[in-house]
Amino acid sequence: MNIQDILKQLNIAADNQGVSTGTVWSEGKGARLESYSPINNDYLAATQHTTREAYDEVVEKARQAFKTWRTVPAPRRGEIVRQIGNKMREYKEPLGSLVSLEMGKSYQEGLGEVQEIIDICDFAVGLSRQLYGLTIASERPQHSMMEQWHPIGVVGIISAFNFPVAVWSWNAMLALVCGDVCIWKPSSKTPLCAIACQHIIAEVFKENNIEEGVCNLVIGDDAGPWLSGDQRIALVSFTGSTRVGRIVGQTVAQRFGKSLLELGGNNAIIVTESADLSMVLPGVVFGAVGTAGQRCTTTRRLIVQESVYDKTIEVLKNAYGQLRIGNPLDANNHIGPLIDENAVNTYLKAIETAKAAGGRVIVEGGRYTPEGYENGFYVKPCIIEAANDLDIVQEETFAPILYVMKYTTLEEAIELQNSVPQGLSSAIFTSNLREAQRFLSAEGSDCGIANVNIGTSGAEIGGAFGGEKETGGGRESGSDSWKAYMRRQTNTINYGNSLPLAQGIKFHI
Ligand code: UN1
Repeated sequence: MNIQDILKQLNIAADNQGVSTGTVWSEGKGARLESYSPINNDYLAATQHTTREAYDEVVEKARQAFKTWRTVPAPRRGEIVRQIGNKMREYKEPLGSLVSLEMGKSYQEGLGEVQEIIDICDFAVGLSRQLYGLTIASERPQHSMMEQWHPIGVVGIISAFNFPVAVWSWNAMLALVCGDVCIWKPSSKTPLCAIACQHIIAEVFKENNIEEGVCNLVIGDDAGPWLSGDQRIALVSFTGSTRVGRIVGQTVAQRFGKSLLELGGNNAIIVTESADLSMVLPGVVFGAVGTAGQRCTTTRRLIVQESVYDKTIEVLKNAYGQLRIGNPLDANNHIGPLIDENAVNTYLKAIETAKAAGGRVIVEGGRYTPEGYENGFYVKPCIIEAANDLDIVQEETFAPILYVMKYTTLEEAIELQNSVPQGLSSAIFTSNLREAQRFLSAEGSDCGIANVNIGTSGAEIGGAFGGEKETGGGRESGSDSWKAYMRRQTNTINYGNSLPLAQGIKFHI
């Protein structure tokens, strides 16, 4: 797959000319930002950092556009999103290829990301006719009460490298039908994917004569703090590390803005005595090594009942022995590269730290150099038996390291599963209804996502996505996550001829 061909199919010239009509992309003024493929560290193309001046212009355009966009009937906004979904269907292959090339995930997973965009577009189209509010019984005679949901304003979307297009779309497509306008700050490691999406949606906006400023793109790491600190940005949706999320959350809260945080996970799978090992195996292996361990939902801990521990480890060891590491565009490979050299070093350091703290290596990790890909960032997925309370096990390392541990009772397993600072995803493999229900109950998993006989990753867009504790508490994508992109207004209407006060208060004049 040749980058020039892909960019051509996506109508992007290598020098990245700007896009207008419906969309604003701040290009042409800042320092050069080069994009490289983690597959072999090949140069792909260059773009530019957004300057502060250009950023301010984008925000002003967005604010202007909001004044019109919020008045467009929601189903009509949904119609635009429907067309975006169709356009994404047309561009699925080249966009999926670009995701693979720039981020390093497999082509299948690249296509899967574009499929998530298509799915959330479909979801948002339906939603555009269902932005329902409640009616409420008033305590006063001849009064009625209701809730309305109004657009919130300019939404800043700061997305991470690991899902360079899907997570943006979860936010943007809901925000659009809700009547908001968006400013997207993609990861500086995957700017080309963002530019490609911007071009695709620009076609739709152009075909519908939508004024400039509804969807906007700013590039470069400075733009993140600008969005967080900017009073004009009503909602900042941030996906990334807990460390940065803590800063974003505090900065936005300081100015009484709203934030939606999707931060780190430290996801565990509990394997019980009655688990079906033929299902555990693909669930755990895909969860732990898929996307080279670079999903928020990656399985990082495996908590196994002592009676099936040896058997589970044996089966896993065997499966790990058959994993093929290499170019993710080759469908025979299971594991592609990490995103960059820093990620490799963090991975190597985590293994050393775990070993030094008493972890016992079950499947050896380390750097891996597939022939012909000497400049890529490949590592071997590894398994380490380690105690849950080790500092390194308590941390999220964005790499394919799986920590395994034993348990005796289910209470103990749940306690281990919950005893980490993060609370994104969790799973149990069991054929026992009581165990499954216990895990899903209020005394079970404390995570935003809890699955039975399914791994921790690969959530569908229809559910609300996000987690508790240091994962940040935000919910994106399906269910009623749309409410985060709107402001709620409570209306009380008096249709009588007198003015009774609430709570029966007497006030005579
Ligand atoms: C993320 O890693 O930020 O559930 C999102 C999953 C994907 C999304 C992951 N649908 O693994």
